[in-house]
Amino acid sequence: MRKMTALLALAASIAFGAGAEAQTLKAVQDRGSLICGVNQGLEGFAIKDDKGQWSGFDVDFCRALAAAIFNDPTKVQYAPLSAEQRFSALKNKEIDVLSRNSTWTLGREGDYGIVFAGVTYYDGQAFLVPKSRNLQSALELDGSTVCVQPGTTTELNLADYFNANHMKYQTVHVGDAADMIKAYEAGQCNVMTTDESGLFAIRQQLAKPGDSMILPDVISKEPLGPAVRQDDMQWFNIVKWVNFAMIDAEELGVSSKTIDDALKSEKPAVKRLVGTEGDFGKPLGLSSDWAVRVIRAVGDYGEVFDRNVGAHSKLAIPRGLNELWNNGGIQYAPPIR
Ligand SMILES: N[C@@H](CCC(=O)N[C@@H](CS)C(=O)NCC(=O)O)C(=O)O
Repeated sequence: MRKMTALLALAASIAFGAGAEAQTLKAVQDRGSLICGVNQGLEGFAIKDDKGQWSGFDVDFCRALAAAIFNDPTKVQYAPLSAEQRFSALKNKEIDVLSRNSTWTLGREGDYGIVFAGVTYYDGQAFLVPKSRNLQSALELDGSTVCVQPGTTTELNLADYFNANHMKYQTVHVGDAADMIKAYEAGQCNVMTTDESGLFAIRQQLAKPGDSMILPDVISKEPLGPAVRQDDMQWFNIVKWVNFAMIDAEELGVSSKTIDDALKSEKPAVKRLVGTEGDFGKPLGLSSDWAVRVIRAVGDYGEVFDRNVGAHSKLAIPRGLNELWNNGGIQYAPPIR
């Protein structure tokens, strides 16, 4: 009989995807905070101010998760990680989630037993050069000395691109964005390469931003998104659907400013998003107003993009590919229903 009960419990836990393997949500709740792996310092994406406050696009995703779980976006412990440390830190359970300009690749999922939960930012690799070099295209970079960070897709794409185009280059390895700036400004390299978003961030931190330019060539696909371990489907779904809910919210016109009206809306898709119809929090182990908490505390996808890296930020990056699918971009989230 006891065996039978145990079997039933096991079957139930498999059916709801919340069994012995689903420990992350509980661990986070018991701890009272989320441990979020972020960049060591990249303006607009993850940066700490003098008072020790973190902000940025990737930081806001950590805050959104904390809002969904605790109804409090401040319940996050930030773990700044270098490119080389980040995936091992996730694998070794030093963090609950990685939210750090990381490119989704098959190799990374295989090597570290991790899984990417979506794409928060569609990016691509580009080059930044001094205007004084008078270059028009990346195809004129033969013989350059390139600043690049190890442990990145950047380093691999750089080799592919120069080899394919029969160009020679030397590399200068840097430890983080601040190092990259130092090396470039000291003349140790005459090109910087990373994701285009990173170049926008780095350029405006240069002593003379106007003296450098980003070449028009984009040489790779860099779909950036949050990652979790492969051992916890419930946790994977929470991270995945918090991202989707923010994108769906923008599409439905539900923002931090309109959330109270949305709670009174009669539109079926809005009702499902805000939990006035259905119980879509249940499979996530959250209450039905989980998305309301995210939108109220952090905003919809467009608000987050805008204030951190878009039109209302110092970086002023155009939405481009990150526009919604029905507005000329490729951001597209499955429906909540
Ligand atoms: N998206 C690429 C590049 C990500 C990356 O780490 N870029 C560097 C460019 S400077 C960075 O953000 N460094 C800051 C740091 O390590 O704190 C990847 O996933 O490999």
